[in-house]
Amino acid sequence: MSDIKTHYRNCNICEAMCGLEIKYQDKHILSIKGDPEDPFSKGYNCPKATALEDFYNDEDRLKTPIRRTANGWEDISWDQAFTEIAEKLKGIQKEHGRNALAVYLGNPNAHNLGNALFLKPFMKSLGTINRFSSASTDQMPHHVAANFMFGAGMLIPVPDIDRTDFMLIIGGNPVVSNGSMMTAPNVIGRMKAIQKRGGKIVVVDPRRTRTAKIADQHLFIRPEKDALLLLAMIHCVFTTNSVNLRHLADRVDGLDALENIANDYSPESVAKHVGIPASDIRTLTNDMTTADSAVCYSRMGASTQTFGGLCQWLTNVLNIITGNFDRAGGAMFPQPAFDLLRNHKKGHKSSFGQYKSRVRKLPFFNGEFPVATLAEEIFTPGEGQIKSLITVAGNPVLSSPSGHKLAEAFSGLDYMVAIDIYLNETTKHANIILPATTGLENSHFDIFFNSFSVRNTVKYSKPLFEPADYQRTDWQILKELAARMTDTDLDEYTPEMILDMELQKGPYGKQGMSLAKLIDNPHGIDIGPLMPCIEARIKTEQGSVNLVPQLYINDLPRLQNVIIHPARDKKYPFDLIGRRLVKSHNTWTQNSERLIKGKNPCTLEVHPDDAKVLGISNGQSVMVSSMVGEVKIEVVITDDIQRGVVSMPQGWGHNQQGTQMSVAAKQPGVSINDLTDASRVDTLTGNAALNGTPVAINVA
Ligand SMILES: Nc1nc2c(c(=O)[nH]1)N[C@H]1C(S)=C(S)[C@@H](COP(=O)(O)OP(=O)(O)OC[C@H]3O[C@@H](n4cnc5c(=O)[nH]c(N)nc54)[C@H](O)[C@@H]3O)O[C@H]1N2
Ligand SMILES: Nc1nc2c(c(=O)[nH]1)N[C@H]1C(S)=C(S)[C@@H](COP(=O)(O)OP(=O)(O)OC[C@H]3O[C@@H](n4cnc5c(=O)[nH]c(N)nc54)[C@H](O)[C@@H]3O)O[C@H]1N2
Ligand code: SF4
Ligand SMILES: [Mo]
Repeated sequence: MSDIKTHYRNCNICEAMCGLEIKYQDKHILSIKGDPEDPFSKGYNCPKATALEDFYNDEDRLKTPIRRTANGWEDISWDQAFTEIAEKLKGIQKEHGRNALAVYLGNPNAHNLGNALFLKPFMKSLGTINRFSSASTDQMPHHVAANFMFGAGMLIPVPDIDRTDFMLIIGGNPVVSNGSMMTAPNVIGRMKAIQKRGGKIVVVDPRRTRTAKIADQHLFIRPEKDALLLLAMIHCVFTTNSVNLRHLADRVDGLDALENIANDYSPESVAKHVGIPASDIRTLTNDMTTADSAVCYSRMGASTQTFGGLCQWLTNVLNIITGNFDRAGGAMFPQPAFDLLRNHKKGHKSSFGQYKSRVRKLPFFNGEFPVATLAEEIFTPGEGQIKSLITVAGNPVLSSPSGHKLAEAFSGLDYMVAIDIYLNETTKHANIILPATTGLENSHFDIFFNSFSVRNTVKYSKPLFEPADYQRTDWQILKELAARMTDTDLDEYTPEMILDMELQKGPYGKQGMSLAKLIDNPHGIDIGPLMPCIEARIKTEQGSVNLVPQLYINDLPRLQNVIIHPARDKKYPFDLIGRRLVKSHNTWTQNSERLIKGKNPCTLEVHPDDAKVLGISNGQSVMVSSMVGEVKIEVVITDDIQRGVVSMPQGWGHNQQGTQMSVAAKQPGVSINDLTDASRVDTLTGNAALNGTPVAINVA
């Protein structure tokens, strides 16, 4: 046995970028704890970090390629796998056109340095426009708003949680999720600090979440009515003469148009629909406009819903007109050391709506189509039909709306490849699975989450354990496939080479930022709090903020229609919403014994009054059905959920035949996405409307 050693790295499971201190001896991990010397997370970590050990040791994890045959899966060599894949995919593209091949990119791509850098050339080598990703079950409305208001889809303002005096959280549960589009390790600590300095936190959510319980005030809202609430708040900002653009007075276009729009949405006119009394909406607005600094942060609940586009636009608007934009304590732009917008020219035209999806005419944006349309693009015959698919670190069968329909679609494909670490609900449909190294075997640098971070910091992590010779990293797989698809030689670039170049060319390059410097500082380097930087960062042609982009004006009648004619099928009287759990991350961490042990967490929360009417009791199993599917699930009765709304976790349903996640199968749960309906989207952005799915509940 050799000496006990210590390794420092960032956890790459979620967006919080917690610094970890890992004690190990040879290939054995002795402990995983928060790194007290990490300048950003200062010793914080959540329970999921310790499971990095489990993923490293997981016997179910695939390490070499496997091929599906009539008699089950067989091992094949990397060379055999690449040769077969290139031949099959080229053949399909030759016969049916380049777009007959589709790609689905999942969430872990965003947490992986190599993928962040090599997916672009990989996509180019395939030459298809049919890219789909988890972004359209998540944050597409944020990108669309950023694109049209600030000139770049990646220029997303984040709440300056460490300096704000008032934080309004709409449809986010950062105490459990650890924050999203807001990288802020130890959110609880940061929220408590707001309160300690005399500030206030208000949560707007159909569920009394853990975040709501810590907040000073919680307002229950009817699902999918947030755009109305935001419009009414904006209305109040105008009627109380509280518009205050501060230093942005000459930089904001469209204030008059906004006032005209907001005119129609008095708190009294929306209160009934939103489920929040008009007086509360006025008080909420007053709290925000009178605080020394304030920020409205709206996330998944206000993004993965029918009006996600409007919600994210209006959130930015509210921050801007209350003088809380590009200012300490408000919504601010980070300035990351690896700047994804380094080469983004001002006035660069976006790809929004450049193409429309073939079947449902949903918009193409940020280089992709909404995943809600993937199944029909596979099922519907005709020119441009998708015949083959590559998934990269994604599990859309469990994560996308109407996931069970996607499973059916995948099983009918001519050919499918999965680059993944598990044989799971999605990858079991592949002809070949190419397994990548993961977690502790990889080097790490957060390109994306530094771009959404509440503080400018920078850190590089070396791999803890060198992978075995027979393993491949994701980026090596992507590069090899790209080379095979284009019959070109592999170039010598590694993620580290590109990272070093970007750091040196980036905003701190002149001060000596480089990969070598990061290697010398394994705990990470603090650059400092976010700084006002709109002049340098904004990418619109004129350098001003477009407060009222036309596409949002065009979308308002849809919102009005919902008010005037609330389309409600009486057969499905409840609104289903999702929830996240402290000890699971999306669909893939459930193969860790320590994360899934204990009581079944995959339960349906029902309000006591609803339970009484339904005649159901705690712990009883019920059938939940929607327009597209049905699941059987155990009930938990709680007044933490609003009447008429029910909640179940996302990411579960590991009960399918032919998968190989033996730990997850012990506590499988059911998939919420067997109920969510792919036909329900925010038609403006194409994002899936996962929240607010109409469902019925019947005794099982
Ligand atoms: N109803 C409902 N549905 C939701 C949500 C919701 O709130 N409600 N949330 C949505 C959101 S926000 C998201 S981001 C999506 C996530 O949707 P997906 O990204 O499709 O789902 P994940 O569970 O993240 O899938 C990760 C996949 O990558 C594999 N994997 C893990 N690590 C690695 C790695 O290092 N390399 C490779 N190659 N593969 C790896 C896993 O085995 C798994 O197959 O789900 C969405 N779906
Ligand atoms: N532990 C854990 N952490 C995670 C993940 C995980 O799976 N587990 N996933 C990661 C990922 S990929 C992401 S994107 C982030 C997401 O991070 P968050 O955005 O914080 O996601 P959720 O916890 O799903 O919070 C969404 C909230 O919206 C509420 N909601 C639902 N419908 C509505 C509505 O119509 N209006 C309003 N106002 N609220 C609504 C829900 O009750 C819920 O509290 O979390 C990340 N972190
Ligand atoms: S909060 Fe996220 S980044 Fe931090 S330890 Fe937990 S999973 Fe890892
Ligand atoms: Mo996500």
